[in-house]
Amino acid sequence: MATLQDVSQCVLEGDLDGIKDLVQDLINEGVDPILIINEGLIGGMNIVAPLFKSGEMFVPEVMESADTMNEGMKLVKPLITDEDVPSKGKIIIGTVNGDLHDIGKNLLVMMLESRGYTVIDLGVDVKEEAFTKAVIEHQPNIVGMSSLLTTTMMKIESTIKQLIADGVRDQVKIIVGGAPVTQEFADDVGADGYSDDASTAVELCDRMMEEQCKLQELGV
Ligand code: B1M
Repeated sequence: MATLQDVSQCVLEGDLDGIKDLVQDLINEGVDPILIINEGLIGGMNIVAPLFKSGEMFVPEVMESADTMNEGMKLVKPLITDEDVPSKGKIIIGTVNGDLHDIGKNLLVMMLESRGYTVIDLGVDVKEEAFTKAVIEHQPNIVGMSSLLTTTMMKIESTIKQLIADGVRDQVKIIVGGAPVTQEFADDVGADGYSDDASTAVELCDRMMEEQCKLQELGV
C-alpha cells in the first residue's frame, strides 16, 4: 500500500515516472487529496528546500523534484476546489526589461508555488509598465524582480520608479534578486527585501506575509 511518505520520497528523488502510480494509488485508497498535497507532494518539496539551501542538492535536481511534484498535482488538483487550499498570498514575478535569464526566476516560481503561493509569472524582458499593469490587474501582495546582468539591474530601479509614478508602489512589497544584485543595491533602489537564493526568497515572502497578516489584525 502506498503511503504519503512514499510520495514525499518520490518528490525528493525527482522520480517523474513513479509519482503518477503512487498518487493514483493513494487516490484509489480514498486518502484525502489535501493530505496528498500538503504531506506528500509539498512535504517532499519541504525536504528539498533546506537541502538546496545547504548545497546538498543542485539546481537540476531541484527542478526535477518540482516537476515531479507538479506531475502529482495534475492528478490531485481536479479533486479539490480553490477553497480547499487557501493561497498563502499572491506574488507577481518577472525578469526585468532587457534581461532574458530565467532559470533562477523559474526556480523561485516553482518553490513559491510548492509552498502554497499563487504566482503570476510575467516571464522575461518585462517592461516597467508591464509590472504596473500586472499590479493593477492582479492586486498582488508581493512583486518580485530578477536581474542577472549588471546592465539590466538598473531596470529594477526604473521599474520601482515606474510603480511609484503610477501610484501603486505602496500597495505591494517588493523583493529583488539575481546574481549581480546585493542587499546594498536593494536598499539604494528602495526595495523592501533582497535574497541571494530562491530558498531564502521564499522565507522572505513568508515573513512579509506574516507581517501583513499582523498589520491587518491590528487594523493598520
Ligand atoms: Co548569460 N550571463 N548572458 N546567458 N548567463 C551570465 C549572467 C554571466 C555572469 C556569464 C559570464 O559572463 N560569466 C554574464 C553577465 C555578466 C554581467 O552582467 N556582469 C552573462 C552575459 C554577459 C550574457 C549575455 C550578454 C551574453 C551575450 O549574448 N553576449 C546574454 C544576455 C542576454 C539577455 O539577457 N539580454 C546572455 C545570455 C544567456 C543565455 C540565453 C545563453 C543563458 C540564459 C538562459 C535562460 O536563463 N533561460 C545564459 C546563462 C545560462 C548564463 C549563466 C551561465 C547561468 C545563469 C543561471 O541560470 N544560473 C550566467 C553565469 C553564471 O551565473 N554563472 C550568465 C543558475 C541560476 C539558478 O542562478 O539565475 O543566479 P541565478 O538565480 C539564483 C539567485 O541569483 C537567486 O535565486 C537563484 C537560485 O537560488 N535569484 C533570485 C534569481 N532571481 C531572483 C529573484 C529574487 C530572489 C532571488 O527575488 C525576486
